Amino acid sequence: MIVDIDISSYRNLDIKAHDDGVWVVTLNRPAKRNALDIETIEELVSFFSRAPRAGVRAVVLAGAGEHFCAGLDLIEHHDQDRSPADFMHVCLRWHEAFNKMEYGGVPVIAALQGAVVGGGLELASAAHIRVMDQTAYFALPEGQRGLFTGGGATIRVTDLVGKARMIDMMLTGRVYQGKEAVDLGLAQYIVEGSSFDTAMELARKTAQNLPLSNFAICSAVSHMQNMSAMDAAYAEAVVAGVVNTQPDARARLAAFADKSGARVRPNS
Ligand code: 1HE
Repeated sequence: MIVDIDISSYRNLDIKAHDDGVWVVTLNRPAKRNALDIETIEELVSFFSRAPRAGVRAVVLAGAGEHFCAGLDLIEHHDQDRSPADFMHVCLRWHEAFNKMEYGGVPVIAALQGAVVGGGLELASAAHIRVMDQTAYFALPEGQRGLFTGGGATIRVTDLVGKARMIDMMLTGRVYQGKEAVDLGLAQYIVEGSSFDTAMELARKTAQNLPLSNFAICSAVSHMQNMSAMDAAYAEAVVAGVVNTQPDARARLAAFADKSGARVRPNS
Protein backbone atom coordinates (compact mmCIF):
# COMPACT_ATOMS: atom_id res chain seq x y z
CA MET A 1 0.00 0.00 0.00
CA ILE A 2 1.51 3.32 -1.06
CA VAL A 3 -1.26 5.75 -0.07
CA ASP A 4 -4.00 5.83 2.54
CA ILE A 5 -7.62 6.69 1.94
CA ASP A 6 -9.10 8.74 4.77
CA ILE A 7 -12.74 7.73 4.51
CA SER A 8 -13.76 10.26 7.16
CA SER A 9 -12.80 13.09 4.81
CA TYR A 10 -15.56 12.23 2.31
CA ARG A 11 -18.96 13.87 2.69
CA ASN A 12 -20.93 13.05 -0.44
CA LEU A 13 -19.52 9.56 -0.82
CA ASP A 14 -20.03 6.93 1.81
CA ILE A 15 -16.99 4.64 1.68
CA LYS A 16 -16.55 1.29 3.39
CA ALA A 17 -13.61 -1.10 3.15
CA HIS A 18 -14.10 -4.84 3.56
CA ASP A 19 -11.41 -7.27 4.70
CA ASP A 20 -11.26 -9.01 1.32
CA GLY A 21 -10.16 -5.79 -0.39
CA VAL A 22 -13.61 -4.96 -1.77
CA TRP A 23 -14.55 -1.34 -1.16
CA VAL A 24 -18.09 -0.01 -1.37
CA VAL A 25 -18.40 3.57 -2.60
CA THR A 26 -21.94 4.91 -2.34
CA LEU A 27 -23.18 8.19 -3.80
CA ASN A 28 -24.85 9.53 -0.70
CA ARG A 29 -27.20 12.35 -1.55
CA PRO A 30 -30.45 10.39 -1.91
CA ALA A 31 -32.57 13.50 -1.20
CA LYS A 32 -31.07 14.95 -4.40
CA ARG A 33 -31.28 11.62 -6.21
CA ASN A 34 -27.47 11.49 -6.03
CA ALA A 35 -27.13 14.33 -8.53
CA LEU A 36 -23.48 15.04 -9.26
CA ASP A 37 -22.45 18.38 -7.82
CA ILE A 38 -18.87 19.54 -8.08
CA GLU A 39 -18.00 18.32 -4.59
CA THR A 40 -19.11 14.78 -5.43
CA ILE A 41 -17.01 14.86 -8.59
CA GLU A 42 -13.97 16.03 -6.59
CA GLU A 43 -14.51 13.20 -4.12
CA LEU A 44 -14.68 10.69 -6.98
CA VAL A 45 -11.43 12.13 -8.37
CA SER A 46 -9.84 11.82 -4.95
CA PHE A 47 -10.98 8.25 -4.25
CA PHE A 48 -10.25 6.81 -7.68
CA SER A 49 -6.86 8.55 -7.86
CA ARG A 50 -5.84 6.78 -4.66
CA ALA A 51 -7.56 3.41 -5.02
CA PRO A 52 -4.97 1.78 -7.33
CA ARG A 53 -2.20 2.57 -4.83
CA ALA A 54 -4.17 1.86 -1.67
CA GLY A 55 -4.58 -1.89 -1.95
CA VAL A 56 -8.18 -1.67 -3.19
CA ARG A 57 -8.90 -4.98 -4.97
CA ALA A 58 -12.34 -4.09 -6.37
CA VAL A 59 -14.95 -1.37 -5.96
CA VAL A 60 -18.72 -1.62 -5.85
CA LEU A 61 -20.14 1.75 -6.88
CA ALA A 62 -23.68 2.26 -5.62
CA GLY A 63 -26.24 5.00 -5.13
CA ALA A 64 -28.18 5.50 -1.90
CA GLY A 65 -31.96 5.43 -2.14
CA GLU A 66 -34.23 4.50 -5.02
CA HIS A 67 -32.12 5.99 -7.81
CA PHE A 68 -28.52 5.39 -8.79
CA CYS A 69 -27.84 8.89 -10.09
CA ALA A 70 -29.82 11.77 -11.65
CA GLY A 71 -26.80 13.19 -13.49
CA LEU A 72 -25.49 16.73 -13.39
CA ASP A 73 -26.72 18.75 -10.42
CA LEU A 74 -29.05 20.95 -12.41
CA ILE A 75 -29.80 23.23 -9.45
CA GLU A 76 -26.12 23.93 -8.80
CA HIS A 77 -25.60 24.48 -12.52
CA HIS A 78 -28.55 26.88 -12.65
CA ASP A 79 -27.51 28.75 -9.49
CA GLN A 80 -23.90 29.17 -10.56
CA ASP A 81 -24.82 30.54 -14.00
CA ARG A 82 -21.48 29.31 -15.28
CA SER A 83 -19.47 30.78 -18.14
CA PRO A 84 -18.49 28.50 -21.05
CA ALA A 85 -14.95 28.31 -19.68
CA ASP A 86 -16.21 27.51 -16.17
CA PHE A 87 -18.35 24.65 -17.43
CA MET A 88 -15.57 23.35 -19.65
CA HIS A 89 -13.43 23.06 -16.51
CA VAL A 90 -16.29 21.34 -14.68
CA CYS A 91 -16.46 18.78 -17.50
CA LEU A 92 -12.70 18.29 -17.37
CA ARG A 93 -13.04 17.34 -13.69
CA TRP A 94 -15.78 14.85 -14.61
CA HIS A 95 -13.39 13.38 -17.19
CA GLU A 96 -10.63 13.24 -14.59
CA ALA A 97 -12.90 11.26 -12.24
CA PHE A 98 -14.28 8.91 -14.87
CA ASN A 99 -10.91 8.33 -16.54
CA LYS A 100 -9.42 7.44 -13.17
CA MET A 101 -12.20 4.86 -12.84
CA GLU A 102 -11.94 3.39 -16.31
CA TYR A 103 -8.16 3.45 -16.68
CA GLY A 104 -7.11 3.08 -13.02
CA GLY A 105 -6.67 -0.68 -13.11
CA VAL A 106 -9.06 -1.46 -10.22
CA PRO A 107 -12.28 -3.28 -11.19
CA VAL A 108 -15.32 -1.07 -10.67
CA ILE A 109 -18.71 -2.75 -10.55
CA ALA A 110 -21.75 -0.47 -10.61
CA ALA A 111 -24.92 -1.55 -8.78
CA LEU A 112 -27.80 0.16 -10.54
CA GLN A 113 -31.37 0.90 -9.53
CA GLY A 114 -33.93 3.49 -10.59
CA ALA A 115 -32.71 6.41 -12.68
CA VAL A 116 -29.34 6.01 -14.37
CA VAL A 117 -29.70 9.15 -16.43
CA GLY A 118 -27.63 11.89 -18.03
CA GLY A 119 -24.39 12.19 -16.12
CA GLY A 120 -25.50 9.21 -14.04
CA LEU A 121 -25.26 7.07 -17.17
CA GLU A 122 -21.91 8.68 -17.97
CA LEU A 123 -20.70 7.66 -14.51
CA ALA A 124 -22.08 4.12 -14.82
CA SER A 125 -20.53 3.69 -18.25
CA ALA A 126 -17.08 4.35 -16.78
CA ALA A 127 -17.49 1.25 -14.59
CA HIS A 128 -16.17 -2.06 -15.90
CA ILE A 129 -19.29 -4.05 -15.04
CA ARG A 130 -22.85 -2.78 -14.64
CA VAL A 131 -25.49 -4.78 -12.75
CA MET A 132 -29.08 -3.53 -12.98
CA ASP A 133 -32.15 -4.50 -11.01
CA GLN A 134 -35.71 -4.53 -12.36
CA THR A 135 -36.25 -0.84 -11.49
CA ALA A 136 -33.22 0.52 -13.33
CA TYR A 137 -33.67 2.62 -16.43
CA PHE A 138 -31.29 4.50 -18.69
CA ALA A 139 -31.75 7.78 -20.54
CA LEU A 140 -29.95 10.87 -21.76
CA PRO A 141 -32.39 13.73 -21.11
CA GLU A 142 -29.85 16.45 -21.91
CA GLY A 143 -31.55 17.36 -25.20
CA GLN A 144 -34.81 18.20 -23.43
CA ARG A 145 -33.02 20.34 -20.86
CA GLY A 146 -31.19 22.49 -23.38
CA LEU A 147 -27.94 20.74 -22.57
CA PHE A 148 -25.42 18.37 -24.09
CA THR A 149 -23.50 15.51 -22.54
CA GLY A 150 -20.24 16.64 -20.95
CA GLY A 151 -19.05 13.67 -18.95
CA GLY A 152 -17.94 11.31 -21.68
CA ALA A 153 -21.24 9.89 -22.97
CA THR A 154 -20.32 10.66 -26.56
CA ILE A 155 -17.47 8.19 -26.12
CA ARG A 156 -18.56 5.62 -23.53
CA VAL A 157 -22.30 5.39 -24.13
CA THR A 158 -21.69 5.34 -27.88
CA ASP A 159 -19.25 2.47 -27.30
CA LEU A 160 -21.97 0.58 -25.43
CA VAL A 161 -24.98 1.10 -27.68
CA GLY A 162 -23.60 2.39 -30.99
CA LYS A 163 -23.86 5.81 -32.64
CA ALA A 164 -27.40 5.56 -34.00
CA ARG A 165 -28.96 4.54 -30.67
CA MET A 166 -26.93 7.13 -28.80
CA ILE A 167 -28.17 9.92 -31.08
CA ASP A 168 -31.75 8.65 -30.78
CA MET A 169 -31.46 8.62 -26.96
CA MET A 170 -30.21 12.20 -27.00
CA LEU A 171 -32.68 13.52 -29.54
CA THR A 172 -35.83 11.85 -28.24
CA GLY A 173 -35.05 11.14 -24.59
CA ARG A 174 -35.74 7.46 -25.24
CA VAL A 175 -35.64 5.34 -22.11
CA TYR A 176 -34.22 1.81 -22.06
CA GLN A 177 -34.99 -0.61 -19.26
CA GLY A 178 -35.26 -4.31 -18.45
CA LYS A 179 -33.83 -7.02 -20.64
CA GLU A 180 -33.68 -4.71 -23.64
CA ALA A 181 -31.12 -2.58 -21.79
CA VAL A 182 -28.94 -5.63 -21.21
CA ASP A 183 -29.34 -6.82 -24.78
CA LEU A 184 -28.08 -3.43 -25.96
CA GLY A 185 -25.08 -3.53 -23.64
CA LEU A 186 -26.09 -0.80 -21.19
CA ALA A 187 -25.62 -3.37 -18.40
CA GLN A 188 -24.04 -6.81 -18.44
CA TYR A 189 -26.33 -8.29 -15.76
CA ILE A 190 -29.99 -7.91 -14.82
CA VAL A 191 -31.18 -9.45 -11.57
CA GLU A 192 -34.54 -10.14 -9.96
CA GLY A 193 -33.35 -9.12 -6.50
CA SER A 194 -30.78 -6.59 -5.37
CA SER A 195 -28.23 -5.32 -7.87
CA PHE A 196 -26.00 -4.47 -4.91
CA ASP A 197 -25.85 -8.07 -3.69
CA THR A 198 -24.91 -9.34 -7.15
CA ALA A 199 -22.36 -6.55 -7.59
CA MET A 200 -20.77 -7.57 -4.29
CA GLU A 201 -20.62 -11.21 -5.40
CA LEU A 202 -18.96 -10.21 -8.65
CA ALA A 203 -16.57 -7.86 -6.86
CA ARG A 204 -15.53 -10.60 -4.44
CA LYS A 205 -14.95 -13.00 -7.30
CA THR A 206 -12.95 -10.38 -9.18
CA ALA A 207 -10.88 -9.58 -6.09
CA GLN A 208 -9.58 -13.15 -6.09
CA ASN A 209 -7.68 -12.49 -9.33
CA LEU A 210 -4.11 -11.30 -9.00
CA PRO A 211 -4.05 -7.49 -8.79
CA LEU A 212 -1.67 -7.20 -11.72
CA SER A 213 -4.02 -9.21 -13.95
CA ASN A 214 -6.91 -6.99 -12.92
CA PHE A 215 -4.78 -3.91 -13.49
CA ALA A 216 -4.16 -5.02 -17.07
CA ILE A 217 -7.81 -5.95 -17.69
CA CYS A 218 -9.09 -2.67 -16.24
CA SER A 219 -6.63 -0.34 -17.90
CA ALA A 220 -4.98 -1.97 -20.90
CA VAL A 221 -8.18 -2.96 -22.69
CA SER A 222 -9.44 0.63 -22.56
CA HIS A 223 -6.11 2.09 -23.62
CA MET A 224 -5.88 -0.37 -26.50
CA GLN A 225 -9.26 0.73 -27.80
CA ASN A 226 -7.67 4.14 -28.40
CA MET A 227 -4.79 2.71 -30.46
CA SER A 228 -4.36 1.49 -33.98
CA ALA A 229 -4.61 -2.30 -34.28
CA MET A 230 -0.85 -2.52 -34.86
CA ASP A 231 -0.04 -0.45 -31.78
CA ALA A 232 -2.64 -2.29 -29.69
CA ALA A 233 -1.14 -5.67 -30.63
CA TYR A 234 2.30 -4.39 -29.70
CA ALA A 235 1.05 -2.99 -26.38
CA GLU A 236 -0.81 -6.23 -25.68
CA ALA A 237 2.40 -8.20 -26.11
CA VAL A 238 4.26 -5.88 -23.76
CA VAL A 239 1.53 -6.02 -21.11
CA ALA A 240 1.30 -9.80 -21.42
CA GLY A 241 5.08 -9.99 -21.07
CA VAL A 242 4.80 -8.31 -17.67
CA VAL A 243 1.57 -9.89 -16.42
CA ASN A 244 2.01 -13.45 -17.66
CA THR A 245 5.43 -13.83 -16.07
CA GLN A 246 4.50 -12.39 -12.66
CA PRO A 247 5.92 -14.58 -9.88
CA ASP A 248 2.53 -14.73 -8.12
CA ALA A 249 1.06 -16.52 -11.13
CA ARG A 250 3.40 -19.49 -10.78
CA ALA A 251 1.40 -21.15 -7.99
CA ARG A 252 -1.76 -20.89 -10.09
CA LEU A 253 -0.02 -22.39 -13.09
CA ALA A 254 1.45 -25.16 -10.93
CA ALA A 255 -2.05 -25.94 -9.60
CA PHE A 256 -3.29 -26.34 -13.14
CA ALA A 257 -0.35 -28.59 -14.00
CA ASP A 258 -0.86 -30.85 -10.95
CA LYS A 259 -4.61 -30.96 -11.66
CA SER A 260 -5.64 -29.29 -8.38
CA GLY A 261 -6.54 -26.07 -10.24
CA ALA A 262 -10.17 -25.50 -11.24
CA ARG A 263 -11.16 -26.47 -14.76
CA VAL A 264 -13.36 -24.30 -16.97
CA ARG A 265 -16.80 -25.95 -17.27
CA PRO A 266 -20.14 -24.87 -18.72
CA ASN A 267 -22.75 -23.49 -16.30
CA SER A 268 -24.80 -26.29 -14.78
C1 1HE B 1 -31.98 17.08 -8.59
C2 1HE B 1 -31.68 16.38 -9.77
C3 1HE B 1 -30.64 16.87 -10.57
C4 1HE B 1 -33.34 15.40 -8.80
N1 1HE B 1 -29.99 17.96 -10.15
N2 1HE B 1 -31.31 18.16 -8.21
N3 1HE B 1 -30.65 14.61 -15.56
C5 1HE B 1 -31.94 14.83 -15.49
O1 1HE B 1 -32.50 15.55 -16.28
C6 1HE B 1 -32.67 14.10 -14.40
C7 1HE B 1 -33.40 15.06 -13.51
N4 1HE B 1 -34.10 14.35 -12.43
C8 1HE B 1 -35.26 13.65 -12.65
O2 1HE B 1 -35.70 13.45 -13.75
C9 1HE B 1 -35.93 13.10 -11.42
O3 1HE B 1 -35.54 13.90 -10.31
C10 1HE B 1 -35.61 11.62 -11.12
C11 1HE B 1 -36.25 10.74 -12.17
C12 1HE B 1 -34.11 11.36 -11.06
C13 1HE B 1 -36.18 11.27 -9.71
O4 1HE B 1 -37.55 11.61 -9.68
P1 1HE B 1 -38.26 11.77 -8.27
O5 1HE B 1 -39.72 12.03 -8.54
O6 1HE B 1 -37.93 10.59 -7.41
O7 1HE B 1 -37.59 13.02 -7.53
P2 1HE B 1 -37.83 14.60 -7.76
O8 1HE B 1 -39.02 15.04 -6.96
O9 1HE B 1 -37.79 14.98 -9.19
O10 1HE B 1 -36.51 15.19 -7.09
C14 1HE B 1 -36.25 15.03 -5.71
C15 1HE B 1 -35.22 16.05 -5.31
O11 1HE B 1 -34.01 15.77 -6.01
C16 1HE B 1 -35.59 17.45 -5.71
O12 1HE B 1 -35.00 18.32 -4.77
P3 1HE B 1 -35.87 19.07 -3.65
O13 1HE B 1 -34.86 19.88 -2.89
O14 1HE B 1 -36.89 19.89 -4.39
O15 1HE B 1 -36.50 17.99 -2.83
C17 1HE B 1 -34.91 17.63 -7.04
O16 1HE B 1 -34.65 18.97 -7.37
C18 1HE B 1 -33.62 16.88 -6.78
N5 1HE B 1 -33.01 16.44 -8.03
N6 1HE B 1 -32.54 15.35 -9.88
C19 1HE B 1 -30.34 18.56 -9.00
N7 1HE B 1 -30.26 16.26 -11.70
C20 1HE B 1 -21.48 16.91 -17.50
S1 1HE B 1 -22.88 17.18 -18.35
C21 1HE B 1 -24.05 16.05 -17.76
C22 1HE B 1 -25.41 16.43 -18.28
C23 1HE B 1 -26.50 15.93 -17.40
O17 1HE B 1 -26.34 15.08 -16.57
S2 1HE B 1 -28.02 16.66 -17.62
C24 1HE B 1 -28.94 16.10 -16.22
C25 1HE B 1 -29.85 15.06 -16.66
